Amino acid sequence: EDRGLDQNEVQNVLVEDARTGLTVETLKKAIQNNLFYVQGKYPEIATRNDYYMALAYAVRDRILQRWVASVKQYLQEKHRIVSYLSAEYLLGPHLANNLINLGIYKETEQATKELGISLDWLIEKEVEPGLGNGGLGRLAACYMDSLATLEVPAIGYGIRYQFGIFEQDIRDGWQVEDTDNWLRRGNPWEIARRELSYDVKLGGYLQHYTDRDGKFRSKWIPELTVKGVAYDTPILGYKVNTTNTLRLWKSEAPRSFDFQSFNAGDYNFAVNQKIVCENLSKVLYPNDETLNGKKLRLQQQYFFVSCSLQDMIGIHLRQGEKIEDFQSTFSVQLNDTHPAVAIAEMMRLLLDEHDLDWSTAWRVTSRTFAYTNHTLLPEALEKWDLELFQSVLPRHLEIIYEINRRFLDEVTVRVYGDPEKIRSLSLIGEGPRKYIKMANLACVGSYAINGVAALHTELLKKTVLKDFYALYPEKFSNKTNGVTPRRWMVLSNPKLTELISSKIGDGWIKHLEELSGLEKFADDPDFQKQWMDVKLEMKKNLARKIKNRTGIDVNPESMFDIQVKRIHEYKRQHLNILHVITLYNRIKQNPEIDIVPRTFVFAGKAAPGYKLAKLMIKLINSVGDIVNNDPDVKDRLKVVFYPNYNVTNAQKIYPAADLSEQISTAGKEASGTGNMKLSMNGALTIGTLDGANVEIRECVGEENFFLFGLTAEEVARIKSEGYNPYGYYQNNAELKLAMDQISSGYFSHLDDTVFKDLVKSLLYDDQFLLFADYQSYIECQDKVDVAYRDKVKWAKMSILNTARMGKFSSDRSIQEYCEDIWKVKSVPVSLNGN
Ligand code: Z16
Repeated sequence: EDRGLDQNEVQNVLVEDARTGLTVETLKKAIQNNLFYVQGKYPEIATRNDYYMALAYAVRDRILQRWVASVKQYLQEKHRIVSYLSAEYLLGPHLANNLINLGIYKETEQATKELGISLDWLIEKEVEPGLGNGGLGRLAACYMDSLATLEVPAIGYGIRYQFGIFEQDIRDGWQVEDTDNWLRRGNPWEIARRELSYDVKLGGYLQHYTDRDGKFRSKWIPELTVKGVAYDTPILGYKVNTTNTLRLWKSEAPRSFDFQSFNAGDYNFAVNQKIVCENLSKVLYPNDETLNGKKLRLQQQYFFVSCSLQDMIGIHLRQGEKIEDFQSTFSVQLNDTHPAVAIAEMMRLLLDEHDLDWSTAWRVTSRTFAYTNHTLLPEALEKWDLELFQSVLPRHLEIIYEINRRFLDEVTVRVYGDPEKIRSLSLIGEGPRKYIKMANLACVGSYAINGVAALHTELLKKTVLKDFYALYPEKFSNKTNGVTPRRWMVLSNPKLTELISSKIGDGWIKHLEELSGLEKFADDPDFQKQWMDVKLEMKKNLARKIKNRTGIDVNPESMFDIQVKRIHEYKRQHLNILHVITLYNRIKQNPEIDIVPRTFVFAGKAAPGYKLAKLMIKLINSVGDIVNNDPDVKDRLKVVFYPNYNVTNAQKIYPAADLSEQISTAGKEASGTGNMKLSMNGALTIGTLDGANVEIRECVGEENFFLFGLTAEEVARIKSEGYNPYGYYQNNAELKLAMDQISSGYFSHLDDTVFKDLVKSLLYDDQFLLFADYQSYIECQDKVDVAYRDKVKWAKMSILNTARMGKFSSDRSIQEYCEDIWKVKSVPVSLNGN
């Protein structure tokens, strides 16, 4: 008051006012204002992108209010904060999601309409941030949404890649990669925090000395120092004020650096080093479940982990807390082993920068981290060549040696000196070359370890982590994955959302178990009709997009049989295509055969260096060319490869699915999350007992799930007895014919060389037991064909699938992490209560 400020006016900046209100009128005004004052345009010359930006900033303003309120609330009293460390976040477009979470979708639709523009048209303009490969990155995005929705204080840390996952184009049936320049038109959703930056050392050597107190010390003399700058994206929860932060680090050259070199006259050196620094956050490695052991990848991992830990320590100390109580401020989740070097970095920071002794430092570290494992595939378990590791992180190697020495000392007694067990537990692998086992480091340094589906966790305990499980059974738990219903139902399937809410209200959006209220309508003919009408409409939408993107005409009345996910041998897209070929051959042998018309939709990216996966894409397209254009088929079969599978495209595909293909070799898919999104949207699943399929089947009921194939146990047994694919081939006429056609060039203009490698792998050394599951798969597909003819029964099964998917909300997963692992509670945020 004595400063001449009216308290009410000060308050007005915080509460919704004429500038940041949520009504149609204020939204309209905000869009017009932003168009003028931010974009510097007026309606007559504004482009679609100008309008998109104007709206995005209007939405961001409203989120910023809640963001500031959240930070204030969190500082009012002490709360434990969840810190999610992930090298990948596959967020998908922000605009529509933020409108939904703010609860202003309808209002914005009206506001834009009154301005003479269509909201859909603006939403489509957004270029999604593709900062992830697949399931793991998308899971991190769903978890950020659920943390905010459950009002849990959380920070997600990661890398602000300048180029995300490559864009896929299909030329002559082959995958062609293009760079993903997602930032080219700017990014209205992030705020650069130039002032928030940390130095990260790389390379160099160690100097050992004894300090004045007689303490033995290692001084790290780095070859290079890079700077990490924070870029923050607010993550708003659904219809709450809680707005958490996703903090992504961009690498730059420290200013001091080029200064010195320029002064020394070495201009070229300075410019070169600048490029080296900027390269760290330049591009996402496009490998899903394969390791390539490149130095830059290790540097990326260390870069973001070091920035994040320095940031957390700063936050902790600024609250007036002692460094040795770090774990009371943060619980740090490691999303796979990608950030596992955090355990060594935490030790280094505590020992070298904060002067703690080893045992105190280890006590803090081993109470801070929890580790989620996402794969059992041996080729995906991260291992770093020891010499390479040393060349990047010499001090960390020394620390890992010491962690290992103490750990093995402690456990040798417990395993009765069994050399086999000691070898398996050791953080260092021996061989022609020594290497570091990141999963072992993660297990030793974490207080909790979890798998991502019930079967996966059981297999972890029995196989890859069995020796750790024997040592620390209490650390292990299962946390079955989930997906956010906000993006994967409300946003992507508004018509279904409306229909569901008309029957059971809209509480299910936050409490997905409430979908069970739909069960009582499963037999209701009116509801069934409405349900299948929505499905048909979604299929028509997808058919239109398919036509635009690929030129292929598909019939919306046909069964939409969909397999969308990364292309990988273990996911077995080639098993699916063998079914297509089998149906095609049945038609060729008997053109009048009565089969249910099907549209097979495939989509997914192959790692650029994964030859067989790329060949699988070519095979799908080659089979499509023949099948789609053969007059005998009479349009009963259509094969579509939808290019550039990403979050944006996934949102259009899931709602249109009748059948969801989840056909991985049992024991190989840790969980899967597409399986959940498809089933929630009313698709029936054909699948093996793998990953979360097992739990989906338990929930929807075995009569509403098409099960086939070997179990994980049977797979293991057959493999140990010696799998002989050739025998299956010789003894199955339909399989033999299909394989002979592929290898003789039937689908490749009689060129019998194109698919040679794929055929060879399937006939002689297939790790994924394709032929062993072929007959069972075909028979199961025949049952799908029969079931689809009974429209009433199919509608019922579809409704029951959705009704029984409540468990698979990421809210449920996050609730379990909060209770069992992180020990955190929700902290509601009020907008004007402070
Ligand atoms: C990934 O996306 C997954 C595992 C992994 O080791 C690396 C990457 Cl990039 C996937 C699993 O394959 C999938 O089963 C699981 O649903 C997903 O992670 C999320 O847990």
